[in-house]
Amino acid sequence: MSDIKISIVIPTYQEVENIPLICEQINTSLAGESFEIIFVDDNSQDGSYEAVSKIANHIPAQIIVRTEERGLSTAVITGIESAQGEYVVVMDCDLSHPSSAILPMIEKLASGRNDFVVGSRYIQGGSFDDDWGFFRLLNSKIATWLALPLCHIKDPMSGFFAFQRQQFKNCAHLTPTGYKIGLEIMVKGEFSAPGEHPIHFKDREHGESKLSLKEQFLYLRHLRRLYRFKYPVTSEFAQFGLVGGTGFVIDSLIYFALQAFFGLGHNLSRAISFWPAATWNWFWNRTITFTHREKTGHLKQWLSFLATSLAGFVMNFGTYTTLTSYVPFFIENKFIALMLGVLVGMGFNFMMARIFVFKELDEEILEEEKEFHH
Ligand SMILES: Nc1nc2c(ncn2[C@@H]2O[C@H](COP(=O)(O)OP(=O)(O)O)[C@@H](O)[C@H]2O)c(=O)[nH]1
Ligand SMILES: [Mg+2]
Repeated sequence: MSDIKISIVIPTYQEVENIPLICEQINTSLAGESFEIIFVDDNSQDGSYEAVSKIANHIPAQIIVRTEERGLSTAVITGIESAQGEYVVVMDCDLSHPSSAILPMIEKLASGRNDFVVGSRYIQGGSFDDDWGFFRLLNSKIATWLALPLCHIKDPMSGFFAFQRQQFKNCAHLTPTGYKIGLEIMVKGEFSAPGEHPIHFKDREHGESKLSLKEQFLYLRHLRRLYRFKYPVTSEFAQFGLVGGTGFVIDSLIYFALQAFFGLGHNLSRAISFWPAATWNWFWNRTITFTHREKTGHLKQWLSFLATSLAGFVMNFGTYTTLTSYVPFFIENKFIALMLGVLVGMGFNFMMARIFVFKELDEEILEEEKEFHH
C-alpha cells in the first residue's frame, strides 16, 4: 500500500487558467498531509499539460491526458482508477469547490460517521453566490428534488464528493454516461451512510460551464437508470402509471369527440376509443417504461399488449360492477369503486405487460448492449 492519504481527482477540459490556482489552494489547505492531485484532461490542447508539468516541481500533481475518450464521468472514473490514496476526493477545476472543505470531509469519513461525503450548498451553513438567476436556481432545485428518493442528500448533484477508495470496488455496474457521476457512485455503490458537509459554492470566473441543455436531458435519462437500479419494480410501475394516465386522457377525448362531432352513441364511442388509447399506451411503454426490455416485432407486441389491455379492462370493469352491485359502501360511493377498478386493472395490466409483452432481456445481452453504448 502506498502511504498517500488523499487523492484529489479533478476532471478538466480547457481549464488552463484555473489549474495553477487550484493547485496552490489545495497545497495550502492540505499542508502537512500526504496527497496527490490527479487531473484528467480530455486533450484540451490549451497548455494544461505544460502547466501541470511546471507545477509538479513543487506540488504533487500529475495530469492524465485522454485522447480516445471524452466526457466528465468517464474522466472521473479514470482518475479514481489511478488514484493511490486512502481517500478519494473529486472536485471541479473551476474553483467553485473550496479546497478548505477537503479535510473536514475526510474527517467525517475517518470518524466512521459517513462512508460518502458530499460538499453541499443546500444544508445549513452551505451557500452559493447569489447572482444565480431565477431559472438557474429553479433548474438546480428541480434537478435536486428529482433525485431525493434515491438518496437523502440535499445536494446530490454536487460534483464535490469524497469516499474511501476501498469502497469504490463495490461500484459494480457503473454506467458513466451521465453528467452527475457523484450521484451515480453514491447510488450504485450503495453507500449506507452518506453525509454532507456545508460549502460555499463560488461561481466560476475563468472559462465556461459545460452544463448544456443536452446535459440536462441526459440527466433525466440518468435518473431513470438510477431509479431502475434502486427501485426496479416501483420505477417501472410509476412510468407505467404515467403513461396510463396520458392514455386515459386520449381515451376520454376520443370518447367525447366521437359523440359530439360524429354523433355516435356512448357505447360505440367507448368501444372505439379504447383502441387508439391502448395503442398510445403500448407505444410509450415500449419507448419509455420498458426500453430496457425485449423489443419484439411491432405487430406481435402491439397485439399482445391490446389483448392484455382488454383483459385488464374486463378486470377493471368487473371490479366496478361487482362492488357497486353487492357492497353497500360502494353502492354509496361509486367513484371509489371506479378508482379501485382502475387500480386493479392497471395492476393486472402491469403484471401481464412485464411477463408477456415486454419480456426481460438476458443479463448477457444487457451487458453487451452496455459495451456497445460506451
Ligand atoms: N475531462 C473532462 N472534464 C470535463 C468535461 N466536461 C467538463 N469537465 C470538467 O468538469 C468540471 C465541471 O464542469 P463545469 O463546466 O464546471 O460544470 P458545472 O460546474 O456543472 O457548470 C470542470 O472541472 C470541467 O473542466 C469533459 O468532457 N472531460
Ligand atoms: Mg463548475
